[in-house]
Amino acid sequence: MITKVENEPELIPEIRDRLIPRRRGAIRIGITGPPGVGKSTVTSALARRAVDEGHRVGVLAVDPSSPFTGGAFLGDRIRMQDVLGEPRLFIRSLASRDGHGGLSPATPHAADIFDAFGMDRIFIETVGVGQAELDVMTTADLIVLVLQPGTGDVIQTLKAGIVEAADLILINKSDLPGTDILLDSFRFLFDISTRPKDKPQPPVLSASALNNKGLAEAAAEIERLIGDFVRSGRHREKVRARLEHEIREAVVHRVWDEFAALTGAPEAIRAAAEGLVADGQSPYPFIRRLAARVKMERREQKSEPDHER
Ligand SMILES: Nc1nc2c(ncn2[C@@H]2O[C@H](COP(=O)(O)OP(=O)(O)O)[C@@H](O)[C@H]2O)c(=O)[nH]1
Ligand SMILES: [Mg+2]
Repeated sequence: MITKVENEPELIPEIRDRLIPRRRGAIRIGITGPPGVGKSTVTSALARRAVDEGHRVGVLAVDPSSPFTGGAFLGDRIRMQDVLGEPRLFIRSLASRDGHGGLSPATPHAADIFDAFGMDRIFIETVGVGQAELDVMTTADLIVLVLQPGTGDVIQTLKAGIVEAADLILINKSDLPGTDILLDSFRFLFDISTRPKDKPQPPVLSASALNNKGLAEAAAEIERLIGDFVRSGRHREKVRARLEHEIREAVVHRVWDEFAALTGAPEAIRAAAEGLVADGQSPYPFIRRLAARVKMERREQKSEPDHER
């Protein structure tokens, strides 16, 4: 079904009609952070723990490098192999949208498919750079930001704003030097900075996923955050926001398709832009002409009530 959603988007409305009523409110946990910090290792460990605690778990892995043939795609699979063969766990890789780690448009649908098929914990691993951050913020319920000591990533990450969106910061590779310095930096940073009242500073934990250290604490913290998230009504709010987003996107697409059929856009738009480049004029006269045409067309439709569209 995920493959259908990826390759035959025209089937999405029908799939959505059947799936949405079957969803049971699975929690989506975004695992994000720079490449190589151990997101796949952490995800695999957290997924296995969740299975052990009786959850049914889905993992969506989005890796930008070489989405279709080997490379990181296979790498993620291999690192997750220790959890494969477990019937309460399903792992699926998704090609990234733009080759830079943005979530595939199929990601939210895939998460809903997992939900409808009875999974209650969904991990979404994505590279925390560029478009992927923005995508993961809308698609995930909670965001775990994974970092590692000894790289300059923190500054990059702070600049990119993902720290503000994080619900939990996990310093992985605590077996490497520099972990304490990084933990102290975050504590200092959070001491001197303020956040909106409804979003407290995220807890900062350390772990060594490779050595299975600190993950019980991380998993427990995630479950605590999930509890708060559901009780406070923020989960409901997220679900509503996602539906609102879906409706808006679908409407924009439909209206655009109708508009394009009516006006000959996008070819007409390209031709107009071409002309504007040549004569250096503002695009608004053209925009107004287009709008006037749509208005006229509507009026004609109204005066012919039998006109079927
Ligand atoms: N030293 C150390 N290496 C780790 C740890 N966790 C993961 N790694 C290694 O870091 C590399 C990248 O891990 P991966 O999970 O693929 O990172 P991702 O790119 O963020 O998904 C791999 O070689 C892992 O074995 C850890 O806790 N300590
Ligand atoms: Mg990975």
